[in-house]
Amino acid sequence: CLTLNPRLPDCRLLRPSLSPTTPCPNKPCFLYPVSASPCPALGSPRPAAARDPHAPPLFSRSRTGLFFQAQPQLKNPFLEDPLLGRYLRRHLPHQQAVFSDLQAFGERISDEVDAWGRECEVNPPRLVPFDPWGRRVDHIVTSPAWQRMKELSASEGLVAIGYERSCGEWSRVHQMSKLFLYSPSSGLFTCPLAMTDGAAKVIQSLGVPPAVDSAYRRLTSRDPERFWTSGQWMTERRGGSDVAAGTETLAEPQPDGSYRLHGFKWFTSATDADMTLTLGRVVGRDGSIPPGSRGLSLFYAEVRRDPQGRLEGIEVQRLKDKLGTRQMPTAELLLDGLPAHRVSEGRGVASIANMLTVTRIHNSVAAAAAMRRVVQLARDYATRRSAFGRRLQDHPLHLQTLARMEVEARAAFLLVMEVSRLLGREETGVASPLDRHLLRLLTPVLKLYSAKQAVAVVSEGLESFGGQGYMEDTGLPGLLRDAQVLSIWEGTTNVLSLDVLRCVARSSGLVLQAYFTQTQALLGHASRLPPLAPAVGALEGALSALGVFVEEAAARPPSYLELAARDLAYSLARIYMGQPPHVV
Ligand code: UCC
Repeated sequence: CLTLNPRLPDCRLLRPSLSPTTPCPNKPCFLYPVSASPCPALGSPRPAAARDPHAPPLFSRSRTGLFFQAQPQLKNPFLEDPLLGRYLRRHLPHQQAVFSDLQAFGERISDEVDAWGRECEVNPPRLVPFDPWGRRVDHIVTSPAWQRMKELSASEGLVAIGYERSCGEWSRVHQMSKLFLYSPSSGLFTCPLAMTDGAAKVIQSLGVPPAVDSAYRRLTSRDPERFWTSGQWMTERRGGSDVAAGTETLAEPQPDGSYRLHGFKWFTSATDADMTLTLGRVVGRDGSIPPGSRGLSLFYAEVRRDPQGRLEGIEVQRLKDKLGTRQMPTAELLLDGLPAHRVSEGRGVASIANMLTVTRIHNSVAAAAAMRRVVQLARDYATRRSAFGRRLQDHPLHLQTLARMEVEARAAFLLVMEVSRLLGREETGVASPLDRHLLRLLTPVLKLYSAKQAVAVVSEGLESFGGQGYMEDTGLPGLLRDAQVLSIWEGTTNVLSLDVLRCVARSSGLVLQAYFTQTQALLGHASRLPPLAPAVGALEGALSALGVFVEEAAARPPSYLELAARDLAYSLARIYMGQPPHVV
């Protein structure tokens, strides 16, 4: 009867002796709900009296009723995402190799990696500060699944692809597509990968000094035995946004040309890394300490143990107790004479900026991927769950909600791919000045907007599972907790909005000029397709309002633009994504 009409009672409820898998033999009985006329096949449904006295009770210690909801299934995330396939088919020159790689990786994710990610969540890292006899050991104990993630990252080339460049200018698109599939199943291993990628980029762009040459090869290796991850220790107790004012770490020069670092790092993510890049101030011979942003130098340090097993120059004060990202160790570190090499003399912020660009793109990949994952699961669930006599997929309002989430997920994905494309062009020397300006402007725009949308879309997504979306053991709440960090680390929404203003000012407006040129060109292409006419019209209107705003703002005091920075950044994001903004 359930198969005929799930709203009506199943004859099996009245005949517990029937096995739950046996189809109900009383075909006509779906016409006769319990409270209505008697079912001709069963007679009068008198609940207690009519039951076989020898049958086991329906609800008892071993029987909790017959209905169990089918759970949402994670299928191959590459095959389940036609937009990703279409985007790659349209743009990528080496399609076959990339398609095979992504399809095989997608299979691995649904077959085994997703379960490892879950294991990382339920078996979070812990700190063992002392051995049983009281000696400091500072061991961060991670789960076997977390360690498998590191091997997988190496062998799948999740960092290496960006540096091997076998797809030329499209290599970053290939790499980010792979990370896009991996991210929601990675148990947050994408965080150390982001910093590893960023560190490799910084080392490469600064010219690979001999002391860090072998580190660069390890960061970009496909060999799990050689592969290293990197940290990025930037945040101290005074805060992580105003890095110049916040950095108290001092670097004492050593006779051999190296340094010893002394300071306290307040948030260090993925602290089980093999090396790190960090900032500090070099103490002069006269004891002077260079102030400000320009007084910061960039350092490379390895996380090593001495023969007694103690961390060299580091004490792990404690692991952070976080809202989400619990899979990943985040620690407070005392740097107590940590051996280090200087990578840049002064100009520490400018030197680490390349790392920020890369980690912000990774952050946006994680945001777009979280949206895609929750939409995929919600869509699948809508085919399995029934309410009010229909599957969820047959309720127009539910479908509309899914469609709205889908639009946000697609918009974020396309902007992530656009910025990855620009990064790839810059790295392979084919970027035009317009590409470079767009990359500088769109990186903070993408990061700040996609992070906010991820929280909204994932939250909406959980609702589509009803109460189950709120249950820890479904694994769904973790998606929301992990999304919440995306707008916080690697620059908050406001800090990045101000970064947008900063790059506009530093380029004397050239980044905005590039933006208008590019969006007008894109709208020109779109206007050739008649069905897009209303959208093109709305976007042209928004673009021209944005132009008027920028001209007016230029004539006002800086505080005017500062107050508008967030709205400006949101408008830049939405117009580029093809969604007319709410505010211009
Ligand atoms: O959050 C953290 C945890 C790490 C977890 C990583 C995982 C992420 C991926 C996960 C995926 C699942 S660590 C710390 C987070 N903190 C930040 O991200 C910093 C946020 N604050 C900012 O971004 C600020 O805007 C600052 C620190 C950059 C502002 O500092 P200053 O000193 O005021 O900066 P200036 O004076 O504006 O810029 C100094 C130089 C300039 O170059 P020069 O000297 O040549 O003119 C700038 O052009 O740095 C350059 N610069 C940049 N260049 C500054 N920002 C940028 C930029 N975004 N791109 C290029």
